[in-house]
Amino acid sequence: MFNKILIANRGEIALRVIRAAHELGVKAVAVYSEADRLAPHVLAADEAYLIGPAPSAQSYLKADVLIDVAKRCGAEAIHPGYGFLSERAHFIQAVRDAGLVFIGPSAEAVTAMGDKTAARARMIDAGVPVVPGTKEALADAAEARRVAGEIGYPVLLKAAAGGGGKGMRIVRGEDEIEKAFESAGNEAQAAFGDRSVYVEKYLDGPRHIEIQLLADRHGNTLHLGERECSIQRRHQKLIEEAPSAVLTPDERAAMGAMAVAAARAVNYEGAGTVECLYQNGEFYFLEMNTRIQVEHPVTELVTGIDLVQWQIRIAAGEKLPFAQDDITFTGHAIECRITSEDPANSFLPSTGRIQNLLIPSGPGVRWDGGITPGVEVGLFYDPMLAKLIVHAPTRIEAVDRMKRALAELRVEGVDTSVPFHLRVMDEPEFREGRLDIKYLDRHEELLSVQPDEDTIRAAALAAALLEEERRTHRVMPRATSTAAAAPASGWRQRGWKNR
Ligand code: MV4
Repeated sequence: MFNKILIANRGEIALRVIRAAHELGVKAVAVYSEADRLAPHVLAADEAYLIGPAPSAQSYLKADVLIDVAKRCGAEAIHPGYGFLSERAHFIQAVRDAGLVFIGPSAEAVTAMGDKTAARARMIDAGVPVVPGTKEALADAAEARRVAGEIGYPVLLKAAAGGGGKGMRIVRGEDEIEKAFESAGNEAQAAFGDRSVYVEKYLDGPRHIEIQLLADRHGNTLHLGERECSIQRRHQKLIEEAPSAVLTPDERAAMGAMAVAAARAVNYEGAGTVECLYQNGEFYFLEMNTRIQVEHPVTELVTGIDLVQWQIRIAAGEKLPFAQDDITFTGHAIECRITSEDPANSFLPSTGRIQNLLIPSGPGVRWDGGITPGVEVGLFYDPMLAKLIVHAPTRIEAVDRMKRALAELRVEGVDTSVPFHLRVMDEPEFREGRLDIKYLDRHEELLSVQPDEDTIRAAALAAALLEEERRTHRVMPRATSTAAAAPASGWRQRGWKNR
């Protein structure tokens, strides 16, 4: 096992990796930008080094600086977390060239899965089901028209260098194909510096189900079941769960075997995820994420396997001590991403200092967070502040446990996604597990939280109590909000929003 590792990340995932390292008796080195001097990951680490100004391009994305810090402090390995440099093949290669261990897959595996058409071609050759479509990028609009005609409309144009929905166009008929080919290519060029696009049959409203994998370097590749990730907004996942409410044990085994075949085809090592579309009992490989994912905790809770510890142990050369049949699934887990975005204001990013934080606890509750009171939430980094994860015997108990945990949570100082999550936990289709990628298109009411009767009543009561305080104890009125305004706008105040 390593003596010391460096974590090239920040926020909740840096803290998550530090915790795994410490449980393995491994020293953890943090890096931080000028904006993160007092961040929890810095305080939790055994050593911490300033790497540059707040913008990621000048700090968390500085590959050479990170490698230099790792060498100078005597770290033997680098954990990249997710985002930032986690899927940059050139960084992985530079880490290895410096004589350090990259905690993750090879540069070759990341490259193979990063190019979406190359990955599709490799998957087809490996017998992995992909959505019907082209194996290569389209040469021109005429080819797009010909192939789309063969596949049958509607089709979806996708960027070859893409992922995450950029450069994607739904084409419903032949008359739209040329314009869509042009605009998808332009968007792909702007986003990835590569205008190549390919075409697939468009699936209308499938589920987004992904399979978690662990692969050691001794030939063992196992799957740890699925996560249901259909609840997303603009390609940002908001709620994930395990297991999926719809997969049968046979479907789980078939999807798992497919994901294992996909990973084996690129000699995958470490933790990885195969993303699939699932509709009417059919599933298709979409892409592979060659990193630890945000939503990994739901898998950890239902399998009892610590994925981040295993990333480190695999990178240190250890062999997985369990076989596929040893992996069992217990109960149901749900994760809500707590972001500094205002659901009452079209998820606009919210900034400010965390004034107060009450973290939920009690039976079956886990908090993977990256904030403490006093921390400034700005616009330099991802708005995800923390993840609230619950585990319970059944899905509906997990939903009600999440409601309870969300109600305990108080984040004061910034607006958060909490009111959105509370709404979803009460929404009948969600409670029945009827999810697909169009769920939030059907439920726009969840995206613009209005105060309910209880909130208005609570605000009125608080205003009345404050008025009484003022009358009896001569409390000076606050300049920012008046008691008279509270019933109408009190819910908009920070701190009320959470309720
Ligand atoms: C699709 C699809 C429907 N049909 N492919 C979106 C991101 C990119 N990685 C793949 N995506 C999709 N590919 C075919 N052939 C629908 C989506 C899609 C989607 C997929 C997963 C999660 C959320 C999504 C939201 C919109 C569209």
